[in-house]
Amino acid sequence: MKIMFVVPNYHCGGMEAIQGPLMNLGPLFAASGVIKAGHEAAFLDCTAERLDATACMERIEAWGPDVVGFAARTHLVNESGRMAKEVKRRFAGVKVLFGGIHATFMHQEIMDDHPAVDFILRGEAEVTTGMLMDALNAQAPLDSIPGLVWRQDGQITENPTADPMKELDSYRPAYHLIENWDLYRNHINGKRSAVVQFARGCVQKCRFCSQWKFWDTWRACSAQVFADEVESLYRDYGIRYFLMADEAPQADRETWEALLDALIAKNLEGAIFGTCARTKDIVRDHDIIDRYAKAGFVLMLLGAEFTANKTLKAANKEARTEHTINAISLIRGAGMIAMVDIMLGWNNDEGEVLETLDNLPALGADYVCFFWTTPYPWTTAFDELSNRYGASKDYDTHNFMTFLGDGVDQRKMERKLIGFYFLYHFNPLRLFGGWFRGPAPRRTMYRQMFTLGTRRCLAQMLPWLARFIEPRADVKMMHWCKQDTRWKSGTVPGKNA
Ligand code: B12
Ligand code: SF4
Repeated sequence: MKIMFVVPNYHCGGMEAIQGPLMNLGPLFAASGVIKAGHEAAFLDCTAERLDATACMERIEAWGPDVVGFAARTHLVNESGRMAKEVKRRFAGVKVLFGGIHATFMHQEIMDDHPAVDFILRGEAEVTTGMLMDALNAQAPLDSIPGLVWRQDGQITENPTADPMKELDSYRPAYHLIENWDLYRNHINGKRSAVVQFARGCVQKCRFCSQWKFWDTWRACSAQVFADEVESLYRDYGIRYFLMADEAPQADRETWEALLDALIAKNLEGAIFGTCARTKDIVRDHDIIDRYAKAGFVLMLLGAEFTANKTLKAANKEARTEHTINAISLIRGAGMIAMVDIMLGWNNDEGEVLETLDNLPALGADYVCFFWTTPYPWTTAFDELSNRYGASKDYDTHNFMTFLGDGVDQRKMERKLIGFYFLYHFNPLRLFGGWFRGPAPRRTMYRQMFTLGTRRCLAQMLPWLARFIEPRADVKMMHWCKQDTRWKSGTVPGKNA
């Protein structure tokens, strides 16, 4: 049996504008289980290749799969639905499978709204996709496949979900399915890049967050398996930038130290790592923070989220502003870049956005990423947030770039964000410190990010200039996204657009 995993063509700026169109790791993990079960798998990344619907269908036809598996994160789900309909229209007998976080929690709605979907696999899909392919091959009953939701003769059946995978070493991403690694050059330093995953899950339960609920428990693969995988990506495919998909890779100190040691032992010259980190773990690791840098970590992303302690408390964030300040100073002191995530609009109030901008310099971060609070339907903050913003099922714009409430003039506020960028980064002390102080990897990356950020901001402020310095659609940021209705009409900017 043959399955082709498809990532639909979707661009909304934000992290992609900074990190580049990195690969969606979910399908590559699921593919590993399919291959292990003795079936064939292929991976088609329409985002990275910028393929429109026609080009995508041509590629599916050329490979001739029995099943097409679409990645269904929230912002992708409608585009995946449109592609699924096209698959059904063009290729009789081909089955359509959805998987990913949105499909996991919103499976009933997907089955109702997208009649082209035959199967949904909820949760982790390495083992279960293999089981589904086996069952389809043998025309066996489907009721023993955990996590499967399926449609047959107009009837929808839901199987009980699977337990979280205990052992992560046996299923590693099928990176060999990527044919053209040059599609994954990040925008910061232009190097070939890969998303990698060491651990799954988080030990916190922030109210706006999906991740702890999705993975359920925290687990890691073994340090040696991960370090070997990194080495193989480095040597076989020339990867130099590794972005960790982990929520909280440092949650268990012993496991994390083993990973640092394994990476240090590999001594991969020029390899750079970026990862999310919890404030608490950084503070805990004050005595080994230099080893992070020695292992190749340069970009550390802290989810600071809010600058007001009362909002942090309301969102059930464990860290308070003073802890974040401490963690940032430790990261910078160890010669790494401290980048923070800030969520805007929680209270649907412009005054709060402005207050956040006033308070931000006190954190002392090197870079700040702004996101608009987005209420995902299965999170514990959903009722509160959707009451404030008004409910929205417009999933194309559930992308952190579009504010769904009406208490904030997004366009006006984003001009303030750009103003903040220039005031913050052109401050002579920060400019000098960033460009000329610290170890070489930090200095180089700081300069690269500074140049990229300045170009991005100029392009937003002066759209006529954007045509020359930022001709690509994926650099559109924030309010541009809200205005662009092409998402809704199914003609996401693609290769032929
Ligand atoms: C790395 C990353 C990125 C990278 C790479 C993006 C990419 N192509 O994957 C970059 C920086 C570019 C990025 C950008 C964005 N991201 Co992002 N990103 C992540 C991150 C940190 C890791 C993703 C990952 O690899 N996970 C590991 C894999 C193994 O998990 P998984 O995808 O869930 O896969 C498992 C199952 O779901 C299932 N599965 C997944 N797909 C499929 C498909 C089939 C057919 C089947 C059967 C099963 C299956 O099997 C897998 C193995 O068990 C996650 C947070 C996280 N820790 O997951 C956010 C996350 C995925 N991102 C998110 C968002 C919102 C975005 C942006 C919209 C933000 C922005 N505006 O900048 C953009 C969108 C870019 C785009 N064009 O799509 C959200 C999505 C929320 C949601 N409900 O859908 C997440 C979950 C973060 C969050 N805080 O909630 N991101
Ligand atoms: S610390 Fe981060 S990953 Fe963990 S629950 Fe909070 S937001 Fe989610």
